[in-house]
Amino acid sequence: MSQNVNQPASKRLADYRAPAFLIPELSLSFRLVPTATIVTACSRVVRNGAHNEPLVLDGEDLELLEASINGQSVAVQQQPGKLLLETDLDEFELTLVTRINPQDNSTLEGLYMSDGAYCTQCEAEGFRRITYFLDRPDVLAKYNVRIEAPVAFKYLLSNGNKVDSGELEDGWHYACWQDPFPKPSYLFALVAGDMDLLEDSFCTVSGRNVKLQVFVDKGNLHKAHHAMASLKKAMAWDEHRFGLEYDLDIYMIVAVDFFNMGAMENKGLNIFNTKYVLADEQSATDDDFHGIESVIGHEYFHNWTGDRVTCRDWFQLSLKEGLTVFRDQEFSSDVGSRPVNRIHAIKVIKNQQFAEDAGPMSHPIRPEEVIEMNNFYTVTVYNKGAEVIRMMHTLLGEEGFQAGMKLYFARHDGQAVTCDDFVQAMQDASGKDLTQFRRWYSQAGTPQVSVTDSFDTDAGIYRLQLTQNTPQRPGEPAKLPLHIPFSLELLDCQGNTLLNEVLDFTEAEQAFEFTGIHTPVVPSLLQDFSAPVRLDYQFTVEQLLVLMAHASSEVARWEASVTLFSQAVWKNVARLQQQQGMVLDNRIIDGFRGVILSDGLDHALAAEILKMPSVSTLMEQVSEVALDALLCARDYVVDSIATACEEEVLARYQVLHNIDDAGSRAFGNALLTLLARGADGHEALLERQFYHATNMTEALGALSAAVEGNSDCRDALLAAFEQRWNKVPLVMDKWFSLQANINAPDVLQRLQQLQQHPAFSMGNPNRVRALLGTFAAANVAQFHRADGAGYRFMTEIIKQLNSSNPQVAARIITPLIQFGKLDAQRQQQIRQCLQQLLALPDLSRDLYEKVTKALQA
Ligand code: B3K
Ligand code: ZN
Repeated sequence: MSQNVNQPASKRLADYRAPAFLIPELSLSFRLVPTATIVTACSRVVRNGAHNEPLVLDGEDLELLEASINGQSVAVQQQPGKLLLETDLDEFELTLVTRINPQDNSTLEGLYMSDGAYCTQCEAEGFRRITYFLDRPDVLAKYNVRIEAPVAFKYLLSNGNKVDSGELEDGWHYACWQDPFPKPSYLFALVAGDMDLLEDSFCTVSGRNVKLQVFVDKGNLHKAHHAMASLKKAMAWDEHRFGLEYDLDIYMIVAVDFFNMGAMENKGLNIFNTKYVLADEQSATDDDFHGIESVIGHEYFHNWTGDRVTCRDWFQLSLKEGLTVFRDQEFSSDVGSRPVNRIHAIKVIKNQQFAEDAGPMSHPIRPEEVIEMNNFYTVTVYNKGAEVIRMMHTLLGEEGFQAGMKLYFARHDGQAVTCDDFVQAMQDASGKDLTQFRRWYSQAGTPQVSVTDSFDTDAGIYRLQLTQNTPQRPGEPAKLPLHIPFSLELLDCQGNTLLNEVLDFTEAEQAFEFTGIHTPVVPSLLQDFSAPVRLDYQFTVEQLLVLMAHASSEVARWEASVTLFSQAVWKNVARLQQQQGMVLDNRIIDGFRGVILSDGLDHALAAEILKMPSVSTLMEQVSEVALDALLCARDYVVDSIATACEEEVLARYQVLHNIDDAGSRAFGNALLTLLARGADGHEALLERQFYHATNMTEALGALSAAVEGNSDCRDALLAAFEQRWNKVPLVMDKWFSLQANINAPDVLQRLQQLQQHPAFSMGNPNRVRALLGTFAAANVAQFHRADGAGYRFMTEIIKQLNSSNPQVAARIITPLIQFGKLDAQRQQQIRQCLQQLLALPDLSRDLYEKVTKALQA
């Protein structure tokens, strides 16, 4: 393979060594100037054990002005990314003065400026862009921070409690912060700016009063209330469900518009993407409200699972992320609809995590080798990690699991620990042997579980034969059987429950017998997705219809609808390949008609079913995909259902669309989309809902139905939407995303024009994700155009982002590296694009890691 970058080195879990020095205390002082901020860092450094190694600190893009030990200036050696100091002392005070340039920091890592305010992002390895330090999570220090800035930067914030503030000369002022909890450098935060402030308070279970503050861009105070309410809900929930109380006197959230991810759990000072803070009914959808509640919860829950107990090294990232995602999912499920939240979580695994695991970036939830850590904030580490925690919860039960959590905190509060330490606490507290279960942490890949069954009428025995196999990839060790909690319901053909239980499936092949069964059985397998595996069982249409109508688990009803729909699509793909016309079984149409008409079904659940599996969901079900046939067959099945049920859809929509709750709005929007896709198109209804909408959920529902139906009114509605919202960036993101999804050959020209739109900016990750990320990830038909133009378009975008913001570049490249199941021609076109990226003279480590892995595949 040709290559013209120095091959960036990878780090391996197996090479972990305890730090040679510790830094128990750090005083940081900042003099904030946009292009020349001065950072003075005074560390108390202590040799860790008997050795005479030099002190080696991490640092990137820093200009070192002074270095001294115990007040004496000292010689240092600078190497790429490192600073070396030779000393015989076992304990000393190290002072380093550096200059940095926040204004020109477009990577949005370290200290940077967002819309005129200073802010930081240090996880995973951004602190080394602020000062030279032992920038690794197992070095825990107590921080004292002093910030100086012109008074125009009204709020000067950092972690912990404010201990001093005052005026300085020449229109400057200062503030000093002290964080009593030792923390790793990735949890450090600083914010300086003039913002609007929403204040409230929370009285903890032991009666302490905590001041709560949400800072937002000026003029947005009215959009901060939902975030504040969500925070209070999360604080109460964590006390109630996990017995965990907040530990500082103040909790601050700052919303910034320029942010690489969703949010960051810095101790006492969370920094958030505005997307996960700002909302009111006019400008945010029900899904946005839900997303805010969940991310606010997630970051808050990190205070214990992440901040109080943190990771020993970055390979252990799932220790905090898998566990905290599990906790935020439980929070959402306890305060909202459990089945609907579970469906959302399952979709992330099946659509995204399975794809990651089948692609070149496949890794275990505890990775073993990493080039760029930012590449491992993945659906595998986060979401599969949460599934692994969920399986432990299933195996131990709520009581056993909570006992495990208690022991985990009793043993490890204030420490930096490993995933093994967590599992050990679960095992010791519950007495459940988790030896085999631990393989979930080390084995990559999606296990395939195949099920066959038989029924012995005379003996009254139903038998299930289960096999499991995790695909082995080149260079990987042989995969061993996993401990899979396999949740099962058996129903009779009328839909009555015969039994409900969780099987311990631990062998490569295992048989289970159920006695006293005197009627043919409909099995509901892997209920609620009790393990993150692919399930293979030949369901009949009749069985699926029984499950869709009667499974005790609502999630299982939805799953049955997905299987029913998918079977219909794949059958038509096969027919197309054999030059036969497409067909749709009336029983399938009736199954969906039942959902449209159903009285008993929760509206939010009905909406989930009627959204029908996306092309990405379908692509994840097969190992090779005939994309053109798939797109055609999926359209045929959706349109056939829409057309055949048009009358019922219309009738239900008319009744529903006035009911004022989120579930009904979701149901109404799903029905409207079917109407837009049906034979008539129902332009007048789309326009009516759009122009008469009283909230963003309805307006966007109509607009997105018009986009999906390629309706005549589409462009007029888009123009009206732009007219109204062009000054509100987060709403314009919705407008950008919708257009990125238009399935028409001229969408590439449209994207080019939209990049020139005044509301668009390549420097803002939200805009880039909304327009360009959505195109690559969601507009399957146009991104994968047969002529390769979609791939070439994205390659040019990635080239631009490579130098300005490598993290975002490496995120939006995902659809371009997951090409293994496409046809040879498309694979060839993508490989050419990746070769071009590899040839870039300044290719970032982030892209280097992904592109080389993809090309090796
Ligand atoms: N811990 C942060 C993510 C940091 C990502 C660094 N590239 C947000 C979260 O998971 O809560
Ligand atoms: Zn997290």
